[in-house]
Amino acid sequence: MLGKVALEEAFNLPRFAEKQKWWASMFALDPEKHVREMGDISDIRIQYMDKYGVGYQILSYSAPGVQDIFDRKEAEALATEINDYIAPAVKKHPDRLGAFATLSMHDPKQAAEELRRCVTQYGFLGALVNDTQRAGTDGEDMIFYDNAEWDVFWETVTELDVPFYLHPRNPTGIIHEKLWAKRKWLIGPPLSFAQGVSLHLLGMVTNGVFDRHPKLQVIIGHLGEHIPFDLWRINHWFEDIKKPLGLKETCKKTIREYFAQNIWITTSGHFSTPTLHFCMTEVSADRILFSIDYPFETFQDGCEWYDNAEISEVDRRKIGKDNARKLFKLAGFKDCDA
Ligand code: GRE
Repeated sequence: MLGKVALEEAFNLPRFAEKQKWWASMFALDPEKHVREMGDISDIRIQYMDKYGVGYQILSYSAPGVQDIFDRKEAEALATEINDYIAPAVKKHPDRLGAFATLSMHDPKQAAEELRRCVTQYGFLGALVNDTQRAGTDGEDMIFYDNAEWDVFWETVTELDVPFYLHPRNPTGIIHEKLWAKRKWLIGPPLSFAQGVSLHLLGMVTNGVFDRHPKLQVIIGHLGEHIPFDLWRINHWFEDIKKPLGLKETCKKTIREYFAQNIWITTSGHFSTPTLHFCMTEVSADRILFSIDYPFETFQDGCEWYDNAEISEVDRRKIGKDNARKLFKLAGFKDCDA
């Protein structure tokens, strides 16, 4: 299919190439290639897009990125540097590339202001944040955005009318030590990423973020970070047990209603047709968006799978481009009407 839109697609600042190589050595079989692809924001990327029928990509800064920086000032300065770097780069290819704002999440007001700057000055299409923000003098603290202190941030997100992508990051500090250090092969895509994001997103649901901000649109990747598989069970426990016990104070709607009104899932890094069919049944094709997860995954794997997956052409179009076109209010991009 031509003109697909992909929105979990990472880049890195060239000055962090060495750090990226170290990071990539835990995830990539060919760290050199990974670093080359991560650092490129036009040539290699656009060649792949042309070859595999991706019309438009929304770029985001690689994980763990700014969420790994526990010094507030340093985190804020890096986020600004990244946004100032990517803005002119995507502007050179307006019909091919867009960007998510990178945010320091130490302070809700500052995060809101930086998002506002990126959306109003640069035309960024939303924000992508890597799960919790590391904080504290030794990086042991984790800031979640699911409590009332963050209402000022969510108000700005909804006022600007842009989506927020909650992306995983690797476990750190005591969480790493207690849960993952002795199970290191489960860090990342096999398990830890989905655990982190599903905890955070369901924290937003149960702590009432979507009740207080009913227009908020949050995207999660990897076909929903395991949540779709558990929707029946979560719904059963919320409605039949937790709400009578008090959850109804903060969380008025059902989990399925939040999934229909506030939450989107993408196909990033999860190229399984049976799982896609399952998600189409549980959350509907109206709430699913195509994505690759480049350069952690390849255009070839993501696009050849999607183009040939056994789904109707109506659904292929919705998930492949039309849902994203509407959600991000994209004016036009290569092959958008093909
Ligand atoms: C990511 O998206 O950030 C990521 C990693 C490591 C492995 C896979 C992956 O950081 O998608």
